[in-house]
Amino acid sequence: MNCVALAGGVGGAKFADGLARAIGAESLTVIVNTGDDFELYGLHISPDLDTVMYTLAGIANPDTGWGIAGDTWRNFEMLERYGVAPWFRLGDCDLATHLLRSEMLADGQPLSAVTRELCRRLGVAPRVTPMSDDRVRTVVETEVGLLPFQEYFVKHHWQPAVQAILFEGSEEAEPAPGMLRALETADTIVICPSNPYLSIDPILSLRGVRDVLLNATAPIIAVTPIIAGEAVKGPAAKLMRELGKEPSAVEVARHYADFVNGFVLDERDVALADQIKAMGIGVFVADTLMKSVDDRAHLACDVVSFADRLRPEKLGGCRLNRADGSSR
Ligand code: FO1
Repeated sequence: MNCVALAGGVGGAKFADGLARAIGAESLTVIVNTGDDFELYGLHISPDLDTVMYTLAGIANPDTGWGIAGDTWRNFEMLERYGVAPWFRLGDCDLATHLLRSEMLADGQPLSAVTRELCRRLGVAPRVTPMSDDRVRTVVETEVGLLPFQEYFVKHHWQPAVQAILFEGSEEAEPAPGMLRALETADTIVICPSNPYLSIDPILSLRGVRDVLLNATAPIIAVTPIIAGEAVKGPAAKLMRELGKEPSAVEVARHYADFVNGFVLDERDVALADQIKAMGIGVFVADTLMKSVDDRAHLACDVVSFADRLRPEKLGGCRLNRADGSSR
């Protein structure tokens, strides 16, 4: 089994963790959005890569979804003593990641190699790759002007109304080494329950990605990030309204309709299934709210089985590694 997942943000990281538990970490490749990346204090920060890496390493802060569980904030307190009022908080343990990543990048290593090395040192077994080694930056056009992603998302708490979303650099950027090949040779491709417009679209904007998905032999499944018209976390529903779209799972399915074969709909939205089927997309209804690590693995196992049902020839299903390590 060779599963490739597209992910960004907290929801994507949790589902990627579920996939690793459901099919085995060695069967999983996670392609991660880097449009949220930015420079702070001279450090290169890759929030979505870190959220995926920490979640797969089992050290992510369970309350925020980002940063490291139990982290301390002494560096932050000292910055405040210097009169710096950082709106973007870096924990002391989290800082080690930014220091090492920035040093490796400064030594000329590409982001994909840096990510592989950091994951290796944290014992993260799935292959995690940035969507590109080149600079791509999500910039949000809002009622208060153009905002770099983290200023929109963190400094302004995603409150300014959005008119458009730009991915600066994506025309020139190359997909990360091996990424297109991974998608071409995948047995299953999953679009994780991430924000379609802020986390998945940057990946889809890269040269060749849409073409590979349109011609993929693997079944492509998208998991809804919207339940009963609301995002599980973050601005997706608010963004949809501001972009003139209905904040519903149907709209998300429509957003991916060119290339997805299956859509995982939350059971609270079961009434929407026929509208999605009418687009020629298979529908699987499940409880998609991942409240525990077991929920992640169960959902991922159901999604992989759903993909197998959509595949012309049958392949192996999944074994469910429960959070306590037992399997059945
Ligand atoms: N999000 C916040 O809302 N406030 C923060 O201070 C913050 C710090 C932070 C540090 C490292 C990191 O990897 C992520 C961090 N995030 C913070 C989350 C980040 O903005 C989002 O995870 C993504 O960029 C959107 O998915």
